[in-house]
Amino acid sequence: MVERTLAIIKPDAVNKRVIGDVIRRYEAAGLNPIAIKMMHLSESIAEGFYAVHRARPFFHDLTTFMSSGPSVVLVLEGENAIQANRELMGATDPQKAEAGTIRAAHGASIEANAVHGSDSPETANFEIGYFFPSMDLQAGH
Ligand code: IDP
Ligand code: MG
Repeated sequence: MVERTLAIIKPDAVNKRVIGDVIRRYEAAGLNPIAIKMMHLSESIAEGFYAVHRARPFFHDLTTFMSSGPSVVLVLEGENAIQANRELMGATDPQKAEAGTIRAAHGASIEANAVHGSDSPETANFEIGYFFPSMDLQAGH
């Protein structure tokens, strides 16, 4: 089934100059960008995005990190895009991520782990709508 997922190239990866490498990996895996923008998330935008994690001990550090510099926010479309992107990203902790994954290649720590990817159809729907109005999605190119 063709799906859409929300991806973020996080501030650590932008800072490492690997935007191009990450997007190359998406395209090579059949995950086509249908919307893309660079933005410096404010702390409150980061808090709203990660609201499901607000009770976690790392929440404040996470929203501080996510608002520490610009990110690249994308909608990816492809066959089983949500799961496919999770596999391409690798485990949350880069030290546990399989070789060949984006986090194994570019993640520095469990927090600064290079990329975000939606984890279910429900979260993908929320996350895509959080950043992009539907008129900005260039579907099926
Ligand atoms: P995911 O990004 O692999 O879906 P989540 O559990 O949804 O992982 O956590 C969201 C983000 O919060 C992670 O990508 C990472 O940046 C950060 N994070 C997760 N667990 C920890 C932790 O134990 N310490 C610090 N940051 C964490
Ligand atoms: Mg998650």
